[in-house]
Amino acid sequence: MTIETIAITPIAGQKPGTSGLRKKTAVFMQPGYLEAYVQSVIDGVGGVAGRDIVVGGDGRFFNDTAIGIMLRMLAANGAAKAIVGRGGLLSTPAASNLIRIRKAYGGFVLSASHNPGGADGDFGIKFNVSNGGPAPEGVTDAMFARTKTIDSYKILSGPAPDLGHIGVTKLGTMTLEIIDPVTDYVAMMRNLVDFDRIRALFASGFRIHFDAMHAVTGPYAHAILEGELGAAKGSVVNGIPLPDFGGHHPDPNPVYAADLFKLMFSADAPDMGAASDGDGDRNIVLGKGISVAPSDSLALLAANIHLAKGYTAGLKGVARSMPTSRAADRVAAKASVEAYETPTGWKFFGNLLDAGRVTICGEESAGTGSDHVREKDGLWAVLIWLDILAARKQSIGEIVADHWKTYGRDYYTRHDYEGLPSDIADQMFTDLRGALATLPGRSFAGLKIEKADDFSYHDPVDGSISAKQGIRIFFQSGERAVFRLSGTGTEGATLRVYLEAFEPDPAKHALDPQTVLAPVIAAADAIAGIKSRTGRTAPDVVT
Ligand code: VG1
Ligand code: CO
Repeated sequence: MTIETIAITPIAGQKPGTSGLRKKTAVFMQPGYLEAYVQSVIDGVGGVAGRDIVVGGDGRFFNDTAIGIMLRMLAANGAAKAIVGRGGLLSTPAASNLIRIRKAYGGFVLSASHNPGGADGDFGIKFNVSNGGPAPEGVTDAMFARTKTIDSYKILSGPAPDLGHIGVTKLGTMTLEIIDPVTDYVAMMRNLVDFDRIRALFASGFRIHFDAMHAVTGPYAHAILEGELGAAKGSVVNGIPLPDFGGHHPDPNPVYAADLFKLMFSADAPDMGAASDGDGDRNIVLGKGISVAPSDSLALLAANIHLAKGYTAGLKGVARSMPTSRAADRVAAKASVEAYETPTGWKFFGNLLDAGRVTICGEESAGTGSDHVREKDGLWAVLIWLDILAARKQSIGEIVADHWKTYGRDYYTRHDYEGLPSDIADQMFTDLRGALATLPGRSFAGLKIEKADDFSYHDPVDGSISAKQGIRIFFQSGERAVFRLSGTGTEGATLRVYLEAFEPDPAKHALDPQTVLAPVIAAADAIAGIKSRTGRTAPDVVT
């Protein structure tokens, strides 16, 4: 085996987005493309010579081939060791944990998360740094800059290494350690939640239905829920990771996880329903006849986290992404701890977690996590819910109703318009930004605007500033509308409109969010001209 240096031309416009670089699989499969990007990442993070790197992905089409190439590149770039999940599998939170416990320099996570997989689907690569979290903006900027100048990459000649067997071998001078992807994750969970108490809950007849969506969480959920905790066999469905996710979209929302939602609203609903996404970092939790809005789930976990085994010290603080509802802020206020508002994407939580300012973080997009890793963690959230349910001995519906009674309810919905022509979407934001100063005092669909801005985040730990993170409209009567463009899509532009209103009166807590929010939805449309500009009459996805 020899180290080869292969000439390439720079690749244009490969800017990592909300969560690494996502493109159509066919784009990544173009000769030299994956190599050019991976070499740009290696160079952008300061090289890997003498360093240990974790590698794994969600098992989607091209995962194994890409890992084979990347391992030969890591070896050629002088990495000391690569730690790889067997079969190339690692969930995003498991990879984050491994980087931390092995004190690795960082890790590559191959996933396009909730985007569909397959030859016609999407592929993605993100690099996580030594704290286990997504590379911060300064680092992704360096990677991006390198993509524009890169003219060669290094690769070890010879075949791709075997990923199928646990053990330690050599690839050139690099040590290649293939590990079981699940073992360390289970050990970590055992410290965070009370396995005995949850086992007793299942033994008492509690039923769960967990949909792994043929994505990476299947092996983790089988091992923990059915194996360690004794949930009935068959509690985990679609548990085998498949390259095309069984032809589905591994996004646990009411559209793509329709079977789960249908079951939980039927007469045979078990006590709890849950699902995760492609790479295992998202979660959705449902009770009998109720789906817990992710923003509410964050607030509920914050209010109850002290009941879970690993968190008896209580809450240090809470962080939420800006478009996430303000329900978590109410919990923080009552607990007299700090609440932080960050831009969308997990990378912004890393500094707050590292500095010990927050215990848990979350996003409206079905992501919650804590200081145990530096990523959101889907199965963790399900297990914390179980631990809380076991401690409180109430149903999910009762706990949610009780929470709203104490804190009030933040009615919330997100409307997504997918595959819009980029020029139309860009013009909408140019116009919105241009109009910001003129909006306060004006009324739209009967709602008067109090304040409007383009969210800019000042990181309280490192002082960095991230501007233009989304348009926020605050109405005088307390409602809020937020507009931003997705940074994870691969086709055209996706407009996300986030809408919320606060209702303190428990007598009004059982209403339908779309009905309650109708005036805010109408005002948002009037402000941005969504229908008139896009010709769309309704959003593609409502969550
Ligand atoms: C979306 C979500 C965001 C999440 C990101 C990555 O980003 O809105 O909250 O952090 O996906 O999620 P965007 O830019 O499309 O709105 V995933 O599960 O990678 O990992
Ligand atoms: Co994900």
